Amino acid sequence: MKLIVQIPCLNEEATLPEVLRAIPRTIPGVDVVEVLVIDDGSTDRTGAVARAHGADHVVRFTQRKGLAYGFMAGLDACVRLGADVIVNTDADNQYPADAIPALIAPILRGEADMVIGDRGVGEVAHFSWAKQRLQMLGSWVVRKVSGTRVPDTTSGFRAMSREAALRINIVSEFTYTLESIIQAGKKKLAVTSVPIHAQETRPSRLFASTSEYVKRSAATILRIYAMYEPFKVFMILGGVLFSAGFVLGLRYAWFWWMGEIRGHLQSAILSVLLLILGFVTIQWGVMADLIASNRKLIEDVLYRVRKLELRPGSDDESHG
Ligand SMILES: Nc1nc2c(ncn2[C@@H]2O[C@H](COP(=O)(O)OP(=O)(O)O)[C@@H](O)[C@H]2O)c(=O)[nH]1
Ligand SMILES: [Mg+2]
Repeated sequence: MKLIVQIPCLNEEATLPEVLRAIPRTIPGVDVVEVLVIDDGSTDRTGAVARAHGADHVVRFTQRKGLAYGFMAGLDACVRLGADVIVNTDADNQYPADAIPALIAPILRGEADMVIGDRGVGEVAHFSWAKQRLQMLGSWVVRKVSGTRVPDTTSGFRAMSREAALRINIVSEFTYTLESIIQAGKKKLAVTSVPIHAQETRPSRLFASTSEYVKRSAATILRIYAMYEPFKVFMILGGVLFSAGFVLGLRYAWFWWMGEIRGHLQSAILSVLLLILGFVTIQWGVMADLIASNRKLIEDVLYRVRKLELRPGSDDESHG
């Protein structure tokens, strides 16, 4: 049983040594613990500091590619390095490294594919009232969309089985946190949470303001939901447009029946417009649904290719 702890980093030379020191190197039920640092084109000495303080592997990009991309590249590297379990933690010392054994326990027991460290957002003292409410609202939406019961969906402290790492394909560029949970839920991976105690850290580097954070998170949730339930989304949208057109049309028919159609031409035109728009939107739903079934097939192929790559002999370690 091999555990690799991956740490996405953007200019983290200041806090990385402490984070690396804290990671437990012996864990009951685990034979090997390794650490992989993803250095996302940092302009400080993150890569060198990582190696000097005991990181076993460093994946470095020549230029910043963003957290979601770094997360995926990390998973890919971990799987290729033979990880059975992967833990993701942040480089700012927010998450308690001594909780890693508890975090991976449900995976070791064969009960979960993904385990999220739950910070108990409603009680985290160093989050502002507004941030707490927003996080709770966001998590509620993600729970609804994903069909999971994760209380703290934006937590970056999480463990994944190799199966989950092979299955998940993050496509958004902003953050992997929400999307990975929605995908895991939709792909019927077993997702659970364990409570953890989070530390207060420096301000986030992912977003400059709360409004930016909310906007980008909402956009991510909408996009991912539409990706997985395109038919529902377009049906609702098209249904609303079509119904509005239909009601307006009925109204016009009523006036016509009463012989009072003069002066109602505008509403008749609007009605026809809405009916056409609604119909076209529903058609889009059918198209999107067909495309979505293709994506499912492609994802399955990708999963099988990744598994094939893991076979001894088909390795390309010289490139890794
Ligand atoms: N690869 C990569 N990692 C990043 C980027 N921005 C932040 N990180 C890392 O992601 C983790 C979380 O970032 P942080 O600024 O603490 O955001 P928070 O999760 O909102 O607290 C840290 O380990 C950062 O070094 C980025 O653009 N690329
Ligand atoms: Mg942080």
